[in-house]
Amino acid sequence: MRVLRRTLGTLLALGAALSCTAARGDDARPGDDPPAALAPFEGLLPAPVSVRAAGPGYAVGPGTVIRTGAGPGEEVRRVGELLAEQWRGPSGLPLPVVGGSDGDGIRLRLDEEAEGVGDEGYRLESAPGGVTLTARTPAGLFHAGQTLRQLLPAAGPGTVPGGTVEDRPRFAYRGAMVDVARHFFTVEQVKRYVDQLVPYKVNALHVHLTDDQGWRLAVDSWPRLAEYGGGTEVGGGPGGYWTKEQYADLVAYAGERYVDVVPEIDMPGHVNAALASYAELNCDGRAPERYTGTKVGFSSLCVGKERTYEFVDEVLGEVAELTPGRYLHIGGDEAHSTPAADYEAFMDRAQAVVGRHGKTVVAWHQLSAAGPAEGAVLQYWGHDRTAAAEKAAVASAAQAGHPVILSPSDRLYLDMKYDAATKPGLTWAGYVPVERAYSWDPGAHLAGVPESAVLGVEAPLWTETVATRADWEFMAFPRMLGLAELGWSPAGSLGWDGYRKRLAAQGPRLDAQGVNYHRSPDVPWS
Ligand code: TNX
Repeated sequence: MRVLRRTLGTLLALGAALSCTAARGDDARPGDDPPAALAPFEGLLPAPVSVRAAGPGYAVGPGTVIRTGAGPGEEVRRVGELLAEQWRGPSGLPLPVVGGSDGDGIRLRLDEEAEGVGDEGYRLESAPGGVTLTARTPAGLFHAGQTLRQLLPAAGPGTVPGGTVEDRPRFAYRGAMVDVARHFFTVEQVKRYVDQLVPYKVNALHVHLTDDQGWRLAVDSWPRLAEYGGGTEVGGGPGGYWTKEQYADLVAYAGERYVDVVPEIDMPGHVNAALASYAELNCDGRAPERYTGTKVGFSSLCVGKERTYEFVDEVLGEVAELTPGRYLHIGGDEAHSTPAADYEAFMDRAQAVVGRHGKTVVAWHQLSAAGPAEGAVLQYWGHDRTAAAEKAAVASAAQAGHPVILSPSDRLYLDMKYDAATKPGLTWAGYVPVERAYSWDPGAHLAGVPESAVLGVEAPLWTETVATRADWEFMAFPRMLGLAELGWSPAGSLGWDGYRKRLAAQGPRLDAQGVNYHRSPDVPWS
């Protein structure tokens, strides 16, 4: 039976290869074959806008160079170097980066008038003489490079199939969040997440820097926040914090890969680490103990005290200065210990501070009922059972012009267990198996929030139960790839049946990167 199924699989694979005009490279060995017998362009994840397979392709080998065009093009050069760096290891090829655009090889072409590619999209054309990547921006070229990489084998040289890919994202914001407050993680560990996400065209990294259990970013004007407030974590471990230089290094590293860092300083709740560090932030002038449990909603800044607003201004001012991206996240969730009127008054002032520091507010959707400032972005984290009135408040804010980032907790919360067998994780929003994380439409998820109001999608990883990088990866992968496709691919190309095969095709790449992913039984991994 087993043998029969294998033979059948081989026959099907052969049929697929024959019926596809994009011939596989001569150097493809039968043993390399399908995870899932997909024709080469069909394995791309996120699925691109359009693909036209045509004729023979380009064999990448020891003589392949990356050409970054004529003229100044410093940034294109940098993109070329970065792509070479990403591919050298897996391909085992030298891949030198040279100027100019004439000749065989991989040609990066910046064309501000390129049509149909938008700000982040690209065109990829492959023929025996080489592969040309064209985009309006360096970010587009970088994304094109990620597509090209997926058209080559996970390891070793290979042949890029002949044809054309035209592509651009459905949503502008495709994000991941990591909570480094509940359990501390280093900048190096977060950089590795960036490396794992950029192949899938994720372009935003939200860092949840502060919470009851720890304050993770050094602030010159309030040094005890990190030095004392960063000194523990859930479970009572030693915690830690990032220096300003380390944070700036992460921001630069992500930025070079076209990922914007969105820092979050959570207020007015989730602030026990700050209250423990400075007695003067407390209404009664007494600092509480540091906290290493996992309850939420018990702490609040002292809304009636002027010193609180000096704190907000100085902290946000330093964070804004270190952050080139346009967004500053100020939390605003689960402020159960802040009376409603106080919450509104506080959020009004905090939002004004963000504006004065030249940034755009992002806040959790609780802000929608309490007066979001002009242009403020709301991050929705409700679920199927969230009260209708709460959803309606988000819808009316969206209709008033507030962009919405969708992080439905019963779809995108990476700290939700896959199923009963998942060791780390919580279940308050239900189990979130791989299919559930993927099978929904961000353009039609919330009644009254039309696609045009959706800035994008983001998957948060809360870390109350996630204490190691291995568990982090296990919870994030492969669900993050589903987010990447929901954020990038056109609605018409979404669908679980095709997706699970595309996802299976990524298995060897995740393996090659050493990612500890959940091998969900619903996915036909090879
Ligand atoms: C809700 S989502 C929270 C976090 C918790 C998370 C655990 C949100 C804005 N607040 O404080 O870590 O649930 O799943």
